[in-house]
Amino acid sequence: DSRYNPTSIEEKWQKTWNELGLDKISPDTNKPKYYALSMFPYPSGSLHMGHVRNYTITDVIARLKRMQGYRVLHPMGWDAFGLPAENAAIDRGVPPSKWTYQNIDQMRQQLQRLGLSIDWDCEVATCSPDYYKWTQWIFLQFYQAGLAYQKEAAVNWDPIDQTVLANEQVDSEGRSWRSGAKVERKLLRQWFFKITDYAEELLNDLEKLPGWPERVKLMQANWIGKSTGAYLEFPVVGSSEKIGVYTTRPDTVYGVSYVVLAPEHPLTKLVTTAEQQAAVAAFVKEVSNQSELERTAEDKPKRGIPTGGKAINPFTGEEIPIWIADYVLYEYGTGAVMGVPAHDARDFKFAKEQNLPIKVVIVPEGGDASAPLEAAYTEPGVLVNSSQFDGMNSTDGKKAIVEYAEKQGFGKERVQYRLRDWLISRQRYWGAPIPIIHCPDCGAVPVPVQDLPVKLPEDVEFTGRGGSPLAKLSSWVNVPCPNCGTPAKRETDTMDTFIDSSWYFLRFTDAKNEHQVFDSAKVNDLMPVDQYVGGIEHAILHLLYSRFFTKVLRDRGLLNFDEPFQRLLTQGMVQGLTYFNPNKGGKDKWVPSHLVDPNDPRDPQTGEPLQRIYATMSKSKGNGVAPEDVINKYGVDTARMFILFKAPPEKDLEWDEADVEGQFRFLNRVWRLVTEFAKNQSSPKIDQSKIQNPKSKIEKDLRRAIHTAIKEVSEDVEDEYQFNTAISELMKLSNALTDANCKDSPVYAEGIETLVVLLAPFAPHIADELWHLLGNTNSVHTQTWPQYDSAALIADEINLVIQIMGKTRGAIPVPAQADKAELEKYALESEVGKRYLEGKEIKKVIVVPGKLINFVIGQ
Ligand code: ANZ
Ligand code: ZN
Repeated sequence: DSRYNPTSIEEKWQKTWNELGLDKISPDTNKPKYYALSMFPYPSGSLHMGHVRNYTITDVIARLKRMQGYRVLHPMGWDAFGLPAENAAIDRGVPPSKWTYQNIDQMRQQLQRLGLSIDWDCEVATCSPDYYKWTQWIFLQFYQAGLAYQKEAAVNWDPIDQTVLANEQVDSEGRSWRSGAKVERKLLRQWFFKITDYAEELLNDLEKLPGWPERVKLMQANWIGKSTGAYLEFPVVGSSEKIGVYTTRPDTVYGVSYVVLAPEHPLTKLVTTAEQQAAVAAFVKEVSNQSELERTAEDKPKRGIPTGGKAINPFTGEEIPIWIADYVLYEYGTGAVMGVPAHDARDFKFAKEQNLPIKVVIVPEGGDASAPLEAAYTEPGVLVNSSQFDGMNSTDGKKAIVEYAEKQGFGKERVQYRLRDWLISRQRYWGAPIPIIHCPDCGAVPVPVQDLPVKLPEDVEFTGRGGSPLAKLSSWVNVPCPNCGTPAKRETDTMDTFIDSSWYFLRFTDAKNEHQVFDSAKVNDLMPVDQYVGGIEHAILHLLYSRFFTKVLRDRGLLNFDEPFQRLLTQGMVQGLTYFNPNKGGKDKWVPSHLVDPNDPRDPQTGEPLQRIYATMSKSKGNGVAPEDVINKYGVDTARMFILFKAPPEKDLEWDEADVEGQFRFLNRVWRLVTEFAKNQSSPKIDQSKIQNPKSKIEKDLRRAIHTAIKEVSEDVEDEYQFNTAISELMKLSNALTDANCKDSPVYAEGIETLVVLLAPFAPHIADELWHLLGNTNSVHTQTWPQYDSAALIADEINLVIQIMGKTRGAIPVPAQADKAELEKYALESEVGKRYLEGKEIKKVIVVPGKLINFVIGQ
């Protein structure tokens, strides 16, 4: 049977590639390196379409680069610590490690079925002791560098289960996912990484990343949130204390009508008067149970209360009230704000609600200071009511005011970042234990390197109640101090799983090293990642943390580059056809597509007609397409071709069965084209001299089509990864071959061969099968990517479109080299020209070289 049977050939080639070791990084160090990386998956148990798309994109790039002569590292691993495994243990009694490794095995098999050219020798799982040993070692590097420290911080506390909750375990109403209890805030001593030390470099080095989407760089810059302003001090009346505020608008300081402290601010107690004490204490308690999100939400009213205390505006000598309010955050700036209602939107709202004075000190150029304000005027402008600074514009005013404050000794310029230190402690089991032992005499003592890894104990009970399982296991917790031998206790917090994924790309370069985190020579050789591909949901934290780790490890002398990822591609979502009942609200409105007749979609419960949209595939909407279903029906190559053809990689992709069929038909067409040719020809060897000097016009045209395809496909994939247009070019070439009237010419043979080689990165299995049917004995994936012959691109003849008054009236073949005068002559002498132009006054002739000629005529 000579029909295209994807299932049998895909299995065969996957086996063969494996035996040949084609997916492994080439040992030939004369070749330039190329590191292609997909964001590694969380082992949830099954692969979804988003994974398939992500890994297909990276795989095409890896295969292409191999053919272009690079030694390519294309690894895969598992981001395997995290909550779901622990929840499975709580719900079903399966140990987290068992659950995780089962899922990994299942997903590895699914990945291998996709025919991805992954070097499985480099596989890592972050939950394995040979990996987390080095995660712990890196923690100690941070500790030694003074970049890991402990401080008190608020956690989500479930008062019924007596346990700490992750943010994901708290619903939008602030209740625990398990117990339903109203979640409280509780202060715990926790570990932090000092990412703020690197804020400036993390911001500046975004400039070194031209290969990143602007959008992602902007998100990172906003997250770091650098602002330049001033630190100003307001003395407290009747005390030697001063309230320091951070402001980005020192030019508004003459408009301050009050000072606000965060409720947690240490000066709150001191400034509160006796009459206000009870009210202030109640307010502080109330706010302490709100999350930061609740406190700062735009739409919530700003709540606050006067302390009764007063401060002095050092610029005016005026006494102003001191308030506390929920919208002032203790962790940002100084935890205190000068309130300028006329020029800050939040202060305006607050002042209106609390009846505080509003004093205009900035007006637009030529504006009127006495006109009442409808809303805060937040733009820059000209200073008024500001003593000696009147008449200055905001920029000069800021400078002059800060200079003055500095001279008087009550302020100075200050740069502020929104970025905070990274809270890495998790009161969880399934993570890398923090390698610290707390000794009553020595304090926090690092676990000696020779004792790493601090292994997760296995005899653990999972109840979801009463704190971390590690903390309850006294045999594990109680150890002698490594320093002095005194009975001491292990740290029972584990590390945020973002730490595991902040360095896995480094480990891939030397995944099996038992003695070192990695060999610096290997990391420096293979890093940075040349192309990173993953979801936009990681635009901020994962990428920022990875950049931070890279810089810290560089400063520890472990590697020699500044940035881990040269180029970044954030692929779009895979969307499925989604049904919903417009008469229902919330989650109830989605109707899973397997319950719907696509010809007459109705709500199975009510019989009401449904509406359809495309939405990101998800379990909750029941709109997913299982990768294995598609693969069983059409094969992997078709699935890949569809995914690549349907949309450019960074755009969302609408899953459409008809278009999948379309790609299947295309591969069948290529199959017939190549197998028919292979059947009819004796020797596959191509006579280069005959190809390069084809005689007939038919051959010349075909050769132009072939080399145009090489040029276009290469360019489409090179810069912008426009795989969709690259596949269109392959279709054009296939059409040109189908139509070619020179099937026994060596040019035709060149065309068939080129088509198969160009197809290889996109549809690797069918390409290799066809390659062998053409009589080759090596794998098509070891072929060199073809170069186009620019001589072949030059056309002898072009089709000249003739327009009269901008209206197309016909077209004629003309020599490609004809100049403007000649083109005019050809057009006038043509049938079209005679019919429309004879006897007319020609007023103007417009020529678009190589394309068209347009005659403007008199009436
Ligand atoms: C007075 C003022 C007048 C302000 C004005 C703005 C406009 P960014 O740019 O995000 O850094 N602020 C300072 N610390 C705060 C805190 N802990 N909690 C809440 N708000 C705080 O924002 C800096 C501005 O945010 C500061 O400038 C301060 O309000 C406020 F016409 O000071 B401004
Ligand atoms: Zn000790």
